This record gives sequence, C-alpha cells and structure tokens, in this order.
Amino acid sequence: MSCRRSPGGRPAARRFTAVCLAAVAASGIARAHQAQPPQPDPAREHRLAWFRAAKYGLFIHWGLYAIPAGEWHGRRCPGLGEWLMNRCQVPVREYEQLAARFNPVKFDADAWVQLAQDAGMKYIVITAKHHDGFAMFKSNASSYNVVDATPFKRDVLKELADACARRGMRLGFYYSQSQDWHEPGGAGNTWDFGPDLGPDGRERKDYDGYLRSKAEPQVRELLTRYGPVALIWFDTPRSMTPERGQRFATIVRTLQPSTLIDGRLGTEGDYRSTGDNVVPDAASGLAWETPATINHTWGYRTDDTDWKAPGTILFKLIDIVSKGGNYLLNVGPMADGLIPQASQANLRTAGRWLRVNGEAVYAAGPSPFGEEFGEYSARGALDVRGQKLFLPQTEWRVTAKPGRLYFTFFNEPRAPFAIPAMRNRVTRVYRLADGVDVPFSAGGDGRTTFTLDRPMPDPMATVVVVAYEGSAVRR
Ligand code: H79
Repeated sequence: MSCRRSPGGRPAARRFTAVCLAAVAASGIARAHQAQPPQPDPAREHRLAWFRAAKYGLFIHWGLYAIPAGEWHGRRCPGLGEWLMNRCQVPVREYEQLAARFNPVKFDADAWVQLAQDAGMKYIVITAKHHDGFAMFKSNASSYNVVDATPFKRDVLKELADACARRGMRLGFYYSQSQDWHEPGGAGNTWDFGPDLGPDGRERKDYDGYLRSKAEPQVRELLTRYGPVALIWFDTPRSMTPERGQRFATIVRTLQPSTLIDGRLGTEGDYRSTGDNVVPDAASGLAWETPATINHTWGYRTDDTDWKAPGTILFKLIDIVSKGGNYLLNVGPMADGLIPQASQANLRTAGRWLRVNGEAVYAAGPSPFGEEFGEYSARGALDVRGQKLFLPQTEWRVTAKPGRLYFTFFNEPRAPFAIPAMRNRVTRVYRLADGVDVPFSAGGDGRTTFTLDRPMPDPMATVVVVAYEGSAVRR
C-alpha cells in the first residue's frame, strides 16, 4: 500500500495522515514507529539514513520575487511572496525585467551556511528554480538565469554548494518541475498563455516540449555541476503523469543514485512530504518531512514580520521528531542577499537550545506512546474541512533512542509526572541539560512517576531522560 500525498494545502495533508494511518493499521502494526514501508527497499533505506538522522533542515526561497517583496507598482500583492507574478498577473515581459535589477551585493554563501549550522540544522534546500521560471544557477538550457540575465553574474548555487562542501553541510535543490510561468509550455501561466487545460480537460500547451527543453536539462545540470546533491525537492506536480515523473526519477537515479527525491514529484519519491506547514496528528515510521515557513510567506515580503518565536520553533521541531518526521524550516532572503535579522536571531536562539539538548532530537525516533499528541473530539465535532476534529495537546513530547526516552516539557509537568504505562523497568531519570538526577518511583500500576524541580530549569523546554532496561519500549 502506498501512502502518498497530494501537494499543496491542508485537505491533502489531512488525507496524508488518514491514508498513512490506514496503511499502518492495515498492516496490523499498532504503533507507527514500528512500521516498515510495506515494500521494504534496502537501497532506499540506505539513501535515507542521513535524512532520518538529520531531522532539521533550512529551506531557502530566494529569487527575483525578493525585489518586489510583495508589492507591484505600489500595489500590495496579497499571499505568498514568491507567488507575486501569479497573484498580480504580471506579464512575462514585465516580470523578467526584474533580472536586470538583481544585484544582491551582500550575498555571502558562507554566512548562510553558518546560520544553518548555528541553528542546529543538518541540511539546506534552496530554490534552484521556482514557479516563476528564473534559475538561480548558470544554465545552458535557458538564459533566464542568475549568471546570464543579471548584473550580479554570480552562480548563487555554485557559491552555496562550495560553502556547504567546505563546511560539511548537505545541500539539496528545490526545482519546480511542472509550473513555469516564464515558458509558454510550462504549467501555471494562464494570464500570458491561457489555461493549461482546454474545456475538454485535455492539455493545450506543449508541456512535454517544456519538460524536455528546460526542466529535464536543468535538473541534469543541477546533478552534474554542483557536487553531491542531497535531494531534489520537486513541487506541485500538475500534469505530472507517472511516465513524466519517471523521466525525472531516471535522471536523478542515473546521475546521482544517492540523491533523495521528495514526495512531490508525481511518482513515488523516497519520502513523503506533508502539505505546506502541516504537521500530522500521529506518528509514522515512513520517512517524511514538513516544509514550513518561519513567518507566513516563503519568498521575502516586507510586510510579513510575524516571525515564529524560538519556543514555537522548538515545539514544532520536537513535535515533528516525536512523530518520526523532519522539519524543513524556511527563510526568505532579501534582494540585497541578507536574511532578515529577526528570523536569524530566532533560529540561533533555538540553535543554542539544540546545542545543549540535541541528543533528544538528532537521530531520535518517534514516541512509543502517542497519547500525548491529543485526541479526536469525543463529541464528534468536525473541523473546518468537515473532518473529525483533532484536539492537540502541547504539554510534552517524547522522542526515543534504544534504552532511552527523552521527555521534553513545554510547560511545567504535574508533580509527580506519570510516564505512560510500559513494562520495562526504569533504571535512571535525569535532566539532559546538566545530568542532574530526577527522583522517581515505580508505581504499582506499571506507571513510573518522577518529580521535576519547580520552576523547571529551562522554561522554554526542559528535557528529562528516562533510561530503561531493554532497547525498545514494551507496553
Ligand atoms: O514553494 C512554496 C510554495 O510557493 C509552493 N510550495 C511551497 C514549498 C506552493 N506552490 N503551490 N502551493 C504552494 C499551493 C499554493 C496555493 C496558493 Fe494560491 C498560492 C494559495 C494562494 C497563493 C493558488 C493560487 C491558489 C490561490 C492562488
């Protein structure tokens, strides 16, 4: 059974959860963390090893849209910054003139990689080409690229790839394979080139011509000119038939067999991608990733300064890790090449916490419990999409390694705090940050309790390690 998602918004993500849970249930495995993909693929699992351990990556959305930054001719273009061309229906001939103004003299690839490292992130994914069709790398397939079409003339991806190689950071490329608003054959530009599909539902653009002349050659360039590519992050697979998707998969597998394919190619990738900013309600043993914004846009907008606080970032990261996933958190650099200072500061604050408490995150597996995630409304209430309403709990999360459970508290736990019932004997309880023992006692009902000092040592998030006999929790 497959458990693929559809790209984009929340309804798809909810299906992802439901379908994945159905897959887990159908295979007779009650706890998602024990689940294996129905068709175990050793080559895929081998490719995925670093990804499963990494847990936390930096997404970077950077392109021509950083110049208008949400405004076109003095008019606000609501929505996502990188969608400006579409939302304001900017003709290709006008939009492409932004290239002549792209000169980010403060761009410093090493500083970006340093930010990711300070933040505790283990991989970077940058937009090589977004839906607007502009390539942030030197391309022979299209002169609409950062080297040939701008006064800047520097290959942004090359500089970033070199900085990543110097600093031991994995680098992947976002590539919009289907939408390309610059090309008559690409999907999505209805204002210059008319609808993608006719009234009969049939394609009315030379989509395969676009794929073969631009998208496929550019993906080949990405895989041959920038050293090892950690992953290719495809997106919004409109009109991406299995056959067309397979052409991209073959290019990736042939040129770099270790490169991961995300969950939005249109054919099966190496891991599942949730909807944008969507965190599933339950754990899964299948590799997955939530792409997320640090404010509300991916590409820079001057009017969006609603940055997620460090504590919020940490909750989301640990929530995701406790469900078996990865957190790919985005920043949107400005037109001058700098990443907004406030977003950097919040990432670094979370990163300082991770330097102390990273053992609970990196290479950690999901919760063996699940009760802590919350529960469906017992009154049968429905959410805005008409699905059963899930009422999340956010008090604590647990991540796991063999013989160890990491309880991360985001609020003061009750004293004593009762560990969910498990058969294994608890041997030691201690605070991760300073190793200080936490008194505990075994209850008669199989529930061990411990008492954490008040106020808890780190009000943002305090980790308590529970060491137990055996390597896996038995319930
Ligand atoms: O790259 C980021 C987004 O630009 C991209 N995926 C993430 C990682 C993405 N492409 N499509 N979508 C997300 C779904 C887009 C939905 C919307 Fe819209 C864009 C809502 C508002 C603007 C489509 C166009 C629906 C209304 C206008």
